[in-house]
Amino acid sequence: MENLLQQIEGYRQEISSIQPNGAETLETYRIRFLGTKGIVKALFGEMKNVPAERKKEFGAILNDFKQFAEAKYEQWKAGLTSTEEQAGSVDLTLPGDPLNVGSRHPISLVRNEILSIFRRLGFSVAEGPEIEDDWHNFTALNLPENHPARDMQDTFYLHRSPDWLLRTHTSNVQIREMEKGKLPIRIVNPGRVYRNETISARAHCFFHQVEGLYIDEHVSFADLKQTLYFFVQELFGRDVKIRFRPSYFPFTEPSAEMDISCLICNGKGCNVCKHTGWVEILGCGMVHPQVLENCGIDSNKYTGYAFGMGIERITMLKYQINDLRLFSENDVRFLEQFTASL
Ligand code: 2U9
Repeated sequence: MENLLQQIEGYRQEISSIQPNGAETLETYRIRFLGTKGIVKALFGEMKNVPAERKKEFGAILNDFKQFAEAKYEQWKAGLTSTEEQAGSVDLTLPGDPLNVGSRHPISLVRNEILSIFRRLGFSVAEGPEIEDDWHNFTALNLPENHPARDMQDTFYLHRSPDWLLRTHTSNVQIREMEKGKLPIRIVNPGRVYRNETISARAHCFFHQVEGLYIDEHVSFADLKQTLYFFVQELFGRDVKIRFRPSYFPFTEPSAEMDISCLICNGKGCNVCKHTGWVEILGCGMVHPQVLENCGIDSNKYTGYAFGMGIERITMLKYQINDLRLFSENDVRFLEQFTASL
């Protein structure tokens, strides 16, 4: 009996000192101690040799040992689910896995920046459908029946229907706003637009615009100039200069294109400004009276200005990007370079 108790104590110590280090050892342990031909079973078999008056005492010790051996097995098995615990060591001094935080797309950054400037001037943001009918994309905007922009070569038509298309500019949103008949209107319209172009470094079949519209009584070209001057100063800095060149758009009269002094060479002449010192950034003008009338607005009482810019173009200038395709390829090496709070 004393001999048996010593044996049990020895096994206890052995079990306590076992370092879990692999599935095979766990299984060996189970077979050795808890298996049908294992130590625990064998010890129970010794019961018949224990004197009757000590059977109770021995039974209790044996049961306690059995529970101890089983508990060790369960604890060890549970620990095996984690490789670190299995190896018996977790190195808390190792550097953590990098947490890759996404960044905003440069087009979104610049769009948000543009919208924020106009919001501060009292403009609100309006959006509208990318699939549009002929009236809101062309006719209401005074784009004549035979205008080249309507050509299948330039516009994506849906199901070959002459009436449904992918909008070629965000001006459809301004038309829809004007048709609501609530004046004055002071809105900016960001959005994606589509043109049937062959994809290259300088052209894409879709790009992004921000257009703006202000309609009220007594709105003048001077208001337009000052608003756009403030806008570019906020976007590019106080030192930027502007100039207007006469232009033509069917939906504005008079029309102009606005240049800013080249940010790269400060007006001295470089490749970006093609040695002119100036780069074009947007088109603008006074809303054509016919466009106002098309939307039920009295052109004798109300006047308005409008402008439009390509976000890609402004982003390329701001970040010195020379290939439009980078914006839609989603290459992380390109995208991760842009971080900002807006
Ligand atoms: C209404 C009336 C007039 C919006 C305008 C431009 C001039 C213009 C281009 C800039 C580069 C398009 O992205 S781009 O290719 N836009 O030059 N857009 S005036 O005129 C409007 C809009 C809505 C009702």
